[in-house]
Amino acid sequence: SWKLVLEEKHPDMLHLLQFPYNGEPPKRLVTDKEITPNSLHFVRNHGGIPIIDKADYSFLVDGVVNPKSFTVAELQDESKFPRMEKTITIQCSGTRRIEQILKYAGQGDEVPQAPWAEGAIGTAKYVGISLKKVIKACGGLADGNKHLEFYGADTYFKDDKAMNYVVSVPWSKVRANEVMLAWEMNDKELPRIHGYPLRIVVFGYIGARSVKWLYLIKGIKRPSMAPVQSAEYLYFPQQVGKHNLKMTDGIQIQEMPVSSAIMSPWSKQVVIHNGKIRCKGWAYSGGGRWPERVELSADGGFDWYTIPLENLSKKRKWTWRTWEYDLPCDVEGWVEIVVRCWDNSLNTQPTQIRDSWNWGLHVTSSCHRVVVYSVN
Ligand code: MTE
Ligand code: MO
Repeated sequence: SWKLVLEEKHPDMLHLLQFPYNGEPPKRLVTDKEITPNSLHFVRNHGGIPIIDKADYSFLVDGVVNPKSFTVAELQDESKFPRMEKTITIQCSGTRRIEQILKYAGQGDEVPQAPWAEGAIGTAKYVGISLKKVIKACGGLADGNKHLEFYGADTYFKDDKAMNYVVSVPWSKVRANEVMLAWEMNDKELPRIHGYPLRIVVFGYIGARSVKWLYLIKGIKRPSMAPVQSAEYLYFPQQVGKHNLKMTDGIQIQEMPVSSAIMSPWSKQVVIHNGKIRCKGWAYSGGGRWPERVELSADGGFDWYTIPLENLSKKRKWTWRTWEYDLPCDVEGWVEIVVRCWDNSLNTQPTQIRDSWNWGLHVTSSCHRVVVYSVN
């Protein structure tokens, strides 16, 4: 799989882990483009990268009235399934975890997890079809089923047992045409690292639900009991730690809350400027909400400047907005730059990293802060 990484990914990717391969683009390239090039899209894997031959490939749909297998070619028959094309932001719930690790490491309670920075988020144009049409083509869900389980062909190890990557989403999400089966990413065949030949893309949910290397879809009555769904992506309250961990105290993370990040300047950077610091970054909200206002502060979050809308990339349901702004600053010396986003439901972000802390180190959505040395 290392050979594949070198073939499919940009040479400047930050490799967080070699096996299973996890990587994100370096800060200067995260928001370089509004649509993330495939070679720079972050990669999150729990196990190996299956090498699947499209000629032999099919996946099964079960837990429906008429269980049935499909090849990619069958899905691509536009007389049966209308083609769907969507620009979607995929964000891992571990985005910006490094801030929680740096703040709380050594307290004995945190789980070892990939130390993602601000780049575990990416935006791409996917081509495929709505999963709803496939379920309809199988006669609908079998009696009483209300969730759909997705199985990936990769194996992953949990407590020394090999298992497939399995998660679920509620049928209501599929019925709303917000889940697709995708075979193309940014006008190219889906890269192997991103799930070739077919992956799920769930709009506005954490990346964990967008299963790669799909081989089985199954209608089920309750959310999946597989560990990734029932134990891994849980959001615990502040007082929960290793000593008193109960899975029932965690909320299953599906939609991500509103968040944002500064991609330039970087922390500890000396910034020489003429009264304005050039800032760049992204803002995103899950669940089909979108950034409506993005603000920057040059004094730790006391006074806020609103970034003019023309400095934000296009407003679109299901995608981030990248932004650039010349932040006024007349201070000589250390300056704390803070970003804050409001989405279209007027949700905004917690102010301090302490507000974000949780045992699983997921969902770091507190205001992103960078401290720079300002030379005016
Ligand atoms: N699908 C499979 N089969 N195996 C995985 O390990 N990781 C998930 C999801 N789908 C995963 C998977 C997680 S946690 C995320 S954040 C996204 O894939 C990342 O998608 P990407 O690697 O295409 O960026
Ligand atoms: Mo993830």
